[in-house]
Amino acid sequence: MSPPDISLTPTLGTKHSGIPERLLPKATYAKSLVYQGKTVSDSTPLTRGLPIPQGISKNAFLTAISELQSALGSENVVLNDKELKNGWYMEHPNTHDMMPLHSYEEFVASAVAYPGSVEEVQTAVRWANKHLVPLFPISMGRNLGYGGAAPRVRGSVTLDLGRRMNKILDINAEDYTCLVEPGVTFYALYEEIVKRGLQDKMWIDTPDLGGGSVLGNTLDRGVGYTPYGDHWATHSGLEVVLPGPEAQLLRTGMGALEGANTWQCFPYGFGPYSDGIFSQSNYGIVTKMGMTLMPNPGGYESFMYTFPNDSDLASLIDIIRPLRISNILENVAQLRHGLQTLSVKGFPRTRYYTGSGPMPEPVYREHLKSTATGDCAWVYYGMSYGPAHIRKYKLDVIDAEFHKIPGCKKIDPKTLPADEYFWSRDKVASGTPDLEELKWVNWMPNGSHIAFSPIAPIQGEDARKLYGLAKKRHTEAGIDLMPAFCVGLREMHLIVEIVFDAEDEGMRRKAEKCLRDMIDDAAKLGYGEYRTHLALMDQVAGTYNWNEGSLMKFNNQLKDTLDPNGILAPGRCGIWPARYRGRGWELKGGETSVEGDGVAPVAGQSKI
Ligand code: EUG
Repeated sequence: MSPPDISLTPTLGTKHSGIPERLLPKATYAKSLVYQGKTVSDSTPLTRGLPIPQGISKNAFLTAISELQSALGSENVVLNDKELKNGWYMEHPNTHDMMPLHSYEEFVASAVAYPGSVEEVQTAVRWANKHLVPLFPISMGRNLGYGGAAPRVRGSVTLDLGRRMNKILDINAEDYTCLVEPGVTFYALYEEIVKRGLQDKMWIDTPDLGGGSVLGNTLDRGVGYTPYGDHWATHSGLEVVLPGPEAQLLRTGMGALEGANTWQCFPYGFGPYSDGIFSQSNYGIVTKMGMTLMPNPGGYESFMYTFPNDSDLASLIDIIRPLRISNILENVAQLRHGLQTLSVKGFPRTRYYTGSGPMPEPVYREHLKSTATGDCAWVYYGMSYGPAHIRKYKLDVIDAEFHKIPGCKKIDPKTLPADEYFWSRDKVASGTPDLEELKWVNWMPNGSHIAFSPIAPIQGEDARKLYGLAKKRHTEAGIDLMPAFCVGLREMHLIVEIVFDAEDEGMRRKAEKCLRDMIDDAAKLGYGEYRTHLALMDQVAGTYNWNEGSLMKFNNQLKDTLDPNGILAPGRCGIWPARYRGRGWELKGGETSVEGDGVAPVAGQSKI
């Protein structure tokens, strides 16, 4: 057991990745909980030495690294040859996946480079083309549960854009837009709006945790919880460095028109809408992004309802659908399982139960009785916006509809203590980034998590089927099931985070089997994931295979055209460059290494 690390979390004043001062006490507490749960040292040695990418000798690689150091400054290109340090959410590694399904040394970088400008990003791309070294760009690398900062290809050079490219280039308080670089977090953007005295005027839309990059999260099609919850849908304008040997720079939408003042106002410009190919892909390195901001609606009010039975799910979802589509339910609300209400308190599961296998329902329900939420199966966290009289109309409709479920309870917020999770949802749904959600990682020692994230229509029958298959596979694997439905405008993201002990090889295998089985089961029923972990990308991409995989054929054509040398994030989202194709790089489960059988010696040669 390592001694608890009591050092303070860096703040935004000292680091682009830091915590806002206002959240420092919370960070200190959250950090102490995480470190109490670590049973091993925070650092692991590189038992396999410096991870060199396939297709290049160690000498050639080291020579290439010195060349990049000369170009970017030696302090801005750092070899990953010492040890791997895990940390926690706020002080996470940029060298590897700290929540691995395999070993820490599989999804791991050979070096991290910190470009300080668009020109330096272009320099790195030209360098990678010259030496045929894979680059893996990250903004913050905080998409924990999906691989974090880690590259898909072992030994890639991570381009950490966030550290030196973290400026808020513009906040337009009249158009309600902003323009950001990769290293701007939701925390940083929010604090800047406060600093400029604009918080009464405009809101941002933040995910559950605010440490992620606004640009990175949006490119990964992340979700927030105000009415602007679909980040991709609310962005406007990208600046992109292309991965070919010329490292061409382009601006999308209105940004392509010299001098346009509409880059952040109108996302499409003229001609094909190109932004789509730069999200969840490996076709370009995005260096700037425009984002719209939400006008303060002039009031807001969180509400919370509980429902007594697991089997209430389907009828509840059918009640939610018409309310959500007609905007009576206005935000991306969460419908969370009761067990998650217990786990988000931040304590290890052993506090409640020491048996093996999933915690039995009577056990967690008994514990829920002594919480503010009370004994329940599901909790709906929502928010109503606008002045009181406008809210009242909507809240009355919601109340009447929700009460059609027998045993439904509205919990009066006035009865809730200040540290109740409800108040975190209240902040998040009103655009104030918080640091509460990560607490359920402490459910397990060395708590790690990976999500199963399928999309369904807002239909009771679909919710029932997905919940059913998740329950079946969790029961088989002996893992606690903690689902949350995030309800969008016409669909729901079901988020099932599997929490596992990263140091327990047996549990990692069970978690992987459970995830892979759920992906397959869901695909057979017609459901696909909106996003996934590095280790699962090939499998998920493989489920989007209509008409003999024509979408992946198209993706591969784009890849070969834009990135002929295959240097940019090979394998990301299941898209492999020609050099890697047909060499066994795809992960489908049961592999002992994440590497395939080498790469073609020169560009553009695929085995198939
Ligand atoms: C969460 C939500 C997500 C996601 C991962 C985690 C939150 C869990 C809506 O998207 O992808 C409570």
